[in-house]
Amino acid sequence: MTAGSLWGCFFLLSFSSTRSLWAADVSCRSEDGDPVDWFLLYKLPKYMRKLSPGTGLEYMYMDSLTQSWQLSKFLVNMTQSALGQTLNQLYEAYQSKKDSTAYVIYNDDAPHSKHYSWKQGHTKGFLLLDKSQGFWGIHSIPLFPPFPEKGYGYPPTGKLNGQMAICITFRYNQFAEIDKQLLCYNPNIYNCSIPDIFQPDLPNLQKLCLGSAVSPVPRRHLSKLQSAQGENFLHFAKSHFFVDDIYVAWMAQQLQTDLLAESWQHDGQELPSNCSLQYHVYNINLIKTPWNSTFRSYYDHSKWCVSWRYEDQWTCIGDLNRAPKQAWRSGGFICTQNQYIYKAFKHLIFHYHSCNDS
Ligand SMILES: *[C@@H]1O[C@H](CO)[C@@H](O)[C@H](O)[C@H]1NC(C)=O
Ligand SMILES: *[C@@H]1O[C@H](CO)[C@@H](O)[C@H](O)[C@H]1NC(C)=O
Ligand SMILES: *[C@@H]1O[C@H](CO)[C@@H](O)[C@H](O)[C@H]1NC(C)=O
Ligand SMILES: *[C@H]1O[C@@H](CO)[C@H](O)[C@@H](O)[C@@H]1NC(C)=O
Repeated sequence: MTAGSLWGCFFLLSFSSTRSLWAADVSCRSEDGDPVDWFLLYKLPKYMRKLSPGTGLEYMYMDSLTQSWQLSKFLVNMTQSALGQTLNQLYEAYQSKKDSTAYVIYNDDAPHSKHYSWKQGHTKGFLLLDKSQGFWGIHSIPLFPPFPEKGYGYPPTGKLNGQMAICITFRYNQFAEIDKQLLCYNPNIYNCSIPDIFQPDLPNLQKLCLGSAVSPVPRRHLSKLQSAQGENFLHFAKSHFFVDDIYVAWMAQQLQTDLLAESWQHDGQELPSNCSLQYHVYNINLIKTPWNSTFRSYYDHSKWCVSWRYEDQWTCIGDLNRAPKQAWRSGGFICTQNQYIYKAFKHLIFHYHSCNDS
């Protein structure tokens, strides 16, 4: 090989490394175990109309390569599932005790914990990163994921209702922004490791991880984030000092779009569809899968919304329900205008409540 062609090879390699994801990198993983820029997982409720009861572990899946919902051939409790493949990297990092990776797992409803504070976020998620890149997972599943000592698993309590998870792969430089957003959340971190080399970029996460005092928390903060492959996201984080319904009081008005919202509304006094402000929020009450089975939102613990107008293309996935008590809780939503994601969610909506049919 001549020096010229060697240089050519090197050039190609370094050029393509900015374009694609490498198998060895920390990233969200597809069901084939391949790195993906993002994936979405919608765990279906155990009971649906037109289908005999399932195991409560079946799920729909889509990612940056498949672009529409597929019924997964795996169950959500299996290590081959996208969540299993992705979290496996976290469990491996934990076992190898490397100082080159940082991770955090948080959940208001943590495994083996009686500790509960309304001042902590109503928020569930996980992060794993090294100094090159990593992923952030946001989901609705109580008691999940298991402690790293336990390895991957899915809690039986997460079977009955629908659940949602999104994973996004980010380059390292995005995590300083994520660190600020998580400061607003004040998440209940139940296991973590933030080695000192991450301290300058993740000061808040390191403090939250150690359980030490954090700097003053902003009432709310909006961040622009970009995935490893250039997908743009807008992230809403509210603290418990911002006391209002995040959907109506902030997201709809900020995005300047009417929203159709799916969330868990079980405390008897649910917030109705709301047309008081310029942009409205309507509650979804019935979902229909691409395979024509339906389920009531009552059995769906996931939290997401899409813009009512097709042209606006917004989809948001997050932590908070449209319920009166959630106004006092911290948490957030990640939003995108990806056309495939929008289409996939919008088509699931079978019925919603307008403001005058309460
Ligand atoms: C997943 O759940 C199914 C149905 O309950 C069970 O048969 C299977 O053993 C579980 N698999 C794992 C890996 O836990
Ligand atoms: C709609 O939501 C806003 C913001 O939370 C609230 O101020 C208003 O009272 C709500 N309207 C109704 C009719 O509930
Ligand atoms: C779902 O229902 C529609 C309208 O009734 C029909 O055209 C379509 O083929 C059905 N899809 C499946 C997967 O059964
Ligand atoms: C999880 O975190 C690691 C690293 O910070 C600790 O060493 C573990 O003791 C901890 N596990 C539990 C069950 O708290």
